[in-house]
Amino acid sequence: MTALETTPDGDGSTTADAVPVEVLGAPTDNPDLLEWVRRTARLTTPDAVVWCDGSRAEHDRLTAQMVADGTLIALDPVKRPGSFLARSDPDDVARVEHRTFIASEHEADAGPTNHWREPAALRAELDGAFAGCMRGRTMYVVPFSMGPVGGPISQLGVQLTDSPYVVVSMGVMTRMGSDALAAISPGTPFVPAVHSVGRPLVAADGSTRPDVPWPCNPLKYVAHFPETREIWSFGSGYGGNALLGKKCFALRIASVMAREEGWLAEHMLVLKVTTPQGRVHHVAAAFPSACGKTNLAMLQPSLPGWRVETIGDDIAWMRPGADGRLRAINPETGFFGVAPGTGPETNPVAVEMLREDVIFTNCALTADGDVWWEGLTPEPPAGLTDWRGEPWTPASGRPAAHPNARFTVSAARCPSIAAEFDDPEGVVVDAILFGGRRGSNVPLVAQALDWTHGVFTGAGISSEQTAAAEGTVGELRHDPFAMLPFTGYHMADYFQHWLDLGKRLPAAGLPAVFSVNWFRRGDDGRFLWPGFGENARVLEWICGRLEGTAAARFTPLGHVPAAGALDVAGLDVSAEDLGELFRVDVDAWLGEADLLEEYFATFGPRLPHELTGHLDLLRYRLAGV
Ligand code: OXD
Ligand code: MN
Repeated sequence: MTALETTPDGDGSTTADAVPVEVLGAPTDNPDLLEWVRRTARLTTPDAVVWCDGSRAEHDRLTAQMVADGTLIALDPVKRPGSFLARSDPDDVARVEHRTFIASEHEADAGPTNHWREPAALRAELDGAFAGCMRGRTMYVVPFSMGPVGGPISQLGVQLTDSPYVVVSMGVMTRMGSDALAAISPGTPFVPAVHSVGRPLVAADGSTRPDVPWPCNPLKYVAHFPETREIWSFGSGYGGNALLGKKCFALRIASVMAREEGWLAEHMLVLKVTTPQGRVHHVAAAFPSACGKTNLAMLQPSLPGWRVETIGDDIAWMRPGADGRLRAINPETGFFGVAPGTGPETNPVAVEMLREDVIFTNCALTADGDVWWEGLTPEPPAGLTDWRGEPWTPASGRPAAHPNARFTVSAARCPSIAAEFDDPEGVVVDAILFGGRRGSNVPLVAQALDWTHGVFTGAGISSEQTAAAEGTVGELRHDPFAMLPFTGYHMADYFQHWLDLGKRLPAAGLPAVFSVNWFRRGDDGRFLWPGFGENARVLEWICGRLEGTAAARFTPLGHVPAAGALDVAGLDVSAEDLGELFRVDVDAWLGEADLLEEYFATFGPRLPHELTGHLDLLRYRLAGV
């Protein structure tokens, strides 16, 4: 870490006009990068500009500084070595979808699923918000690569931020530091991303105020300019609002790049399955936020001889290789997972992964300096302090950890990480899964009839909302491809892009497409399927389909396991429940088709006719049942 600029007094005190106007000695000679850093510094007026190198020493220095400032609590060095707890402001706990903007030149290009802003007007608003917003703070220059540095599927970015929590988190979640900076040679494209917590410590008149553990601003912007591939985020320090490599770059901006360049940027985990016979299949799976992607990515099969290894838990970038097959990388290097519900029964790999070197956010603190959340142990330990810093007992009537409490941990700590995780060429994708959280109607697993039917299946996902974003938890919402909050352009054009890709690639090499649903409930509200490690049984059937050995029967929704084809030996699932897991309720599905028709209508004439064609086919098949 090189401090290039300090205030003239250089002693940490601040003055209103302490503007770092030069970046002399910066560890780059890229004139575009230097000019942009200089311009942003002039706008935001930090006291200092620091170029991050991504080293362990830098990580240790920043975490120590945050412990001293009260932003981080150091956890017990024996129970949780190298780990910290952050408590966010109670008003900054999730992604803010209603303040997430796509500022394309034309409103129609953002489409009906995005909040569009006219670019010049939004720039003027942002200029106002960012003017002087880093006064009294340090601006960190955070160079990063999404994917292995220099890889054929990878991309470069630089985030400017006034949050050391964000710097440290970006160091875990991306390939951050000197190697990425060296790759951004003059003329090399990079995505510029500006972030501020929006709470200057010095006012325009020079008066100062003390810092708080989690600075943020009630006014928030998460703004994307797809044509110029820029990101501006203001007012939040939390997750996808602030770690700009993740949702902002790797999904919203990358989805725009991917469409232009013929690849896919998707909200998908990637896993490697090895069968008892040693055959390897790679699966990419899209689920809405907080629907168990991390659990599936780290699944420990209940079936003997089966092995699942992890490549990614949130984002997949998939590009056609020279052989026409889709190859996927996980562009991230860490996991920003939902803590509540993660326990020895649901995800033993994650429990092991979280032993050391973890930043926890909004978990509860135990009396002996460890963390806890609902689902970690059946009984909460005595003497907990909740995520707001208040004493907590089971009688408190509220959760001890926030439902969107998170862990941030390096993929290198994951016991099930696959050897291919770092392969810049990625892995060949054999199957794509679309899932959601659906208490009714959607079967445990169904195979789409072909790529186009698969695109229709992905476009039709709806899911019960979780705490990952603001909104009403439990409310059913359409979430096509699990990309509703993440597609940076018109969703109907996104559907078309998927269809076009299917036409361009050799049919024999296209991944097979499946829908899955672990969350179906019986009339009594019980989950019908045990889930977690037992989901390996569904993967087994999927692998059997890829290998041409698993039997299926046709339903209006696609192929589901033929009687006896899903291995349920030793499982406590009754024949009635198994029947219910695959029951196609014709009336309910006619209702679903009506809702989907209404939803598709919101996309207007840009909706690909193949999708309305498949809606007709669905109704036709339902009528024949
Ligand atoms: C996430 C999300 O954090 O989808 O991955 O919200
Ligand atoms: Mn996600």
